[in-house]
Amino acid sequence: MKPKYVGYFNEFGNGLNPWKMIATHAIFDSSDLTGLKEAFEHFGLVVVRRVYDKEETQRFYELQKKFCGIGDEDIKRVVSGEIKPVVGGTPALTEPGFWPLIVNENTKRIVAEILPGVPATEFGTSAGAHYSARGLHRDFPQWYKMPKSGMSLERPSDTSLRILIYPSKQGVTAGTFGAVPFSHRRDLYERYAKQLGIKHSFDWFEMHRDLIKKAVATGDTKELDEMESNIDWVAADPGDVVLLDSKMQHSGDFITGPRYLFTTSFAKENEFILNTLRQRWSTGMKPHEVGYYEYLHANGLASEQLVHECRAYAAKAA
Ligand SMILES: O=C(O)CCC(=O)C(=O)O
Ligand SMILES: [Fe+2]
Repeated sequence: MKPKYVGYFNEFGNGLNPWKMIATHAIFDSSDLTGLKEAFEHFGLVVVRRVYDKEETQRFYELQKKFCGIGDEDIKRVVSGEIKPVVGGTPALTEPGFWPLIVNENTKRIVAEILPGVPATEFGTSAGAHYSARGLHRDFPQWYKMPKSGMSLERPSDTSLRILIYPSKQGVTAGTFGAVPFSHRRDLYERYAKQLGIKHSFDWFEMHRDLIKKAVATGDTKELDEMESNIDWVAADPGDVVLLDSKMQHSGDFITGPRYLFTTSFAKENEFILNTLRQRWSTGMKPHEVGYYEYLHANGLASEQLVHECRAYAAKAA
């Protein structure tokens, strides 16, 4: 029989997202984090609403603009190619004003829930303005191949927690963020892909960049569209945060307006994380580095030993 309504439902979209038949992420309100750990381990992607109140949200937004040196209106110059977006830096180490925002009562509770049994620590912040980490990727891809990292794609309990904050003014959603459901855990991905009739393998998503290149070179976007139709998009309003298992295949959304991004990364303070920090410290200490780790320690987010070592490296560098 000839279909009657072809073209009516799908106006140039990428087709159906096969994952929409099941839950792919969790949403919590900061007032009740019961079950957060289980949800995070299951989905690898959780939005927590109202981690920052209105005053903190405004303070974060103003500080982010100041730190990045670029305002909302500058998005136009970024889009026209006149100036570059801002990305990188180590905001926590150069701007102590961020400290009480990185560690507030809610972020402390989030970290304590997801990485219980102290110590856990924050091992790297970044800031961006009108920047989006486009293209599916895993953070710290080299780590998953290193047995000593304690972060294997095959062991669900291994995890590092990325907190993504999208400072912006009230009423403007800066943070739309995408991830491939269950891409942090081969076991769950394979179970749900089978249930949903998804034929693509867990490893297929590593080809995203190649597919973009192919699409640009040939104009054929079919396979790229097919892959991107698997992405689960979530939105963080001002004051919300996105919690991400770093093992997820993920990507920022298109730039459609001012887009500020602040990231923090937490993990159990094991020998591997300590070594990562030692390597960084041995190449020179920044003025506020010790202060930052002292601040984390005072808030239960770095061990005595870590602070002790940090001080020793600073003394050597001085
Ligand atoms: O641009 C984004 O929202 C994604 C950021 C990201 O990939 C990251 O911080 O690891
Ligand atoms: Fe990333």
